[in-house]
Amino acid sequence: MGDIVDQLTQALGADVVTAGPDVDKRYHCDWSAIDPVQPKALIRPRSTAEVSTALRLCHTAGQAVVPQGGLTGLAGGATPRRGDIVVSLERMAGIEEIDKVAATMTVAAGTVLETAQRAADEAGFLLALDLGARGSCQVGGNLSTNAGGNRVIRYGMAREQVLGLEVVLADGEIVTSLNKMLKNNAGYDIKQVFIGAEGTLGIITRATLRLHSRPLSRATAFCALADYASVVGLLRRMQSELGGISAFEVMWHDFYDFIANHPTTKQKPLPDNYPYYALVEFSGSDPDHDLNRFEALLAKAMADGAVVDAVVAQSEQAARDFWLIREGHGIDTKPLVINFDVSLPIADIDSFAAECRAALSAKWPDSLNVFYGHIGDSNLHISVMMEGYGSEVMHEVDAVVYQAVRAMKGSVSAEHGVGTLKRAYLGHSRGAAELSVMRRLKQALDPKGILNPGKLI
Ligand code: FAD
Ligand code: LAC
Ligand code: ZN
Repeated sequence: MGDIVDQLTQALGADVVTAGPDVDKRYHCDWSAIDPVQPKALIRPRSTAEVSTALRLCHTAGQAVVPQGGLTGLAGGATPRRGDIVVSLERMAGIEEIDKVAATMTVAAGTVLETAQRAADEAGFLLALDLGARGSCQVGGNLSTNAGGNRVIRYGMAREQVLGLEVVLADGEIVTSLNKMLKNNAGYDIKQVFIGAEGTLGIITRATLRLHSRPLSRATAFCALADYASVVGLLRRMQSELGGISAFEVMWHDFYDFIANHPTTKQKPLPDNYPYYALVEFSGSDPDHDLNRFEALLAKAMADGAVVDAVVAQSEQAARDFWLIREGHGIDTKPLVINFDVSLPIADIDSFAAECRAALSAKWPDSLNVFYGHIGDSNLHISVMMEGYGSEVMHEVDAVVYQAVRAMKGSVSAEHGVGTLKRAYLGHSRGAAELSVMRRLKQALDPKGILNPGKLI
């Protein structure tokens, strides 16, 4: 029979299977770049049938398999352990169908998000999922992490964009359920089990996504605010008076200070002496009046002191420049960056940030800690940047942040997933009964534990 790599090579061909020593380093870890490992082999299937063959053989051999998408994950979920085989979906890319009547698109799981967004746009629709990694992450990875990103406040998370899914189970069985109907209550909604499962329950091979109507106008502003109550006040006021708020991204002064003054930043939209900043995006359907309504609301908010300074993008390029600031380019130039994506009740986020900032600075006076996030979705990001420490300090930093999250009954992961990096802290945010249901699901769908072992649960 030969070993599993020989069996896979015989069944799928040398073009699909690469033996460990020949596997390029980029498959050794995800974006978090913690503990890269050379896998036993890399499989790059071209079809669902090939994924099925690979899993059937690995299942029989009890061989652990790690699905890989665009490798932009920030939780270590796609990083192999020693002896694991990685299955990259990168060759299974492409738009299979756009159904303009149903307003759906069916794509192969390895399709890069930005490619899918462009295809939807060209067909006159909006694929609402959007995140900074859009140029590299894949739809299959987005669904496996239930990605959030920039437009959740209006359209929901990745989960809400999915109508149908095709998945290959641990033993190689293919479950094709490419439903296009918005309503379908015929039994359990099984696709939801695989969305956000981080490759531990099956490999997603195709998806049917819901499309939205494309906004006819878009207005973007960068605002400065004096306190957190004003930040939340502006969010609620914009939602009630304008409707159509499609992004509301908040940056604490430490984040703005760092990014706006970073050598890679070309332009500072506002001075860096304000306590809070918000990037606000309004998407509407009345191009003749939307910008005026948006500017009028901001002018009113400035007149009554709710907003202390603001600048409205006068071109698409200016709006993109605002987004570049928010996307935090510059953070990843530091030697050690520990990223958090915690969820907390919106009312508590500012006091949480203050408490964390104080605790982190007290313990690591040289660390640079910046706070930002999708506050309308109750999602705060923290990037802790350190120099002169090894990655082992990460566990101490994690303990400080996650203890505070637990005390506030928050979630250790709002949108990036659990992977390996948050696995020890899952119990901070999930009760014993919830964990038991997760384990029973895992046992039912992957009794041999071959799918992404050591991740999530
Ligand atoms: P990978 O990193 O390859 O894999 C992620 C997980 O999914 C792993 O557990 C992997 O095993 C599994 N997986 C991948 N493909 C499949 C498949 N086809 N079937 C089954 N399992 C699979 N995330 C957000 O939520 N919001 C953001 O705003 C955001 N911004 C980001 C900005 C930057 C600059 C970067 C680098 C990352 C950002 N992320 C964000 C994190 C990351 O982009 C997302 O988690 C993304 O969804 C991962 O997709 P991927 O294709 O890169 O998946
Ligand atoms: C962001 C990533 C870190 O929102 O989720 O920029
Ligand atoms: Zn985010």
